Amino acid sequence: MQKLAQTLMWLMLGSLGITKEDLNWRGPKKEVAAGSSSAAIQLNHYPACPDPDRAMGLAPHTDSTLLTILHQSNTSGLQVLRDDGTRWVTVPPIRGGLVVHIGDLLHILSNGLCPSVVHRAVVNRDRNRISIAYLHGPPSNVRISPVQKLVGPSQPPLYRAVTWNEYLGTKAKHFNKALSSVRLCAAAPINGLVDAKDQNNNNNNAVKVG
Ligand SMILES: O=C(O)CCC(=O)C(=O)O
Repeated sequence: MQKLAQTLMWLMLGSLGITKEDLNWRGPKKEVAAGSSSAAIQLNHYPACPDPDRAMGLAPHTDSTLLTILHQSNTSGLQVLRDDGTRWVTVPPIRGGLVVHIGDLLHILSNGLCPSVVHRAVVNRDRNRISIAYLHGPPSNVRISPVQKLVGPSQPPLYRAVTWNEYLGTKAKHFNKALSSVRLCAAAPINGLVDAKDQNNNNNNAVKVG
């Protein structure tokens, strides 16, 4: 799983022209190999719910990871919020398939070019559901900040440096405002990019499902 996550991350960063040489990862005392990782597994169980419209499995959120690789059992429940924030799209389970979510740390590392995905889990009237999330991140004390190569006079760094540890604390405190709380500029300097999370979090439950 670690290899898969690292390969996917390098493919994504590679598509932005970023190589290992461009990542300058530092721990508290010394340099750390670019792309080295730590991880956790999260097991989710959603019991069947007789009135699913009145319950939420997992509230809308983004992950605090670089990437999350998710396996869902054969009951659907995962929904992602479209980029324009207008509706929820169900991600049906595919036998043998895995879902990959971009997390907030990759959002920060890519200076917003790889936006993290807002998602949630809804419950099912008749069936239990299980999902297993592989949470892939950097070593917990490495400072993650926008890659220098993606930053310039017309593309200022949008986020300050954070460690995974620190960001988890920020997430616990500010939840869906965590990404905005480490943001350096409120404006939208990159191609009109706005923090999707800022726009969407006001009323995430009010959008259409489809
Ligand atoms: O159960 C799911 O499909 C979503 C799980 C999830 O979002 C998470 O573990 O953060």
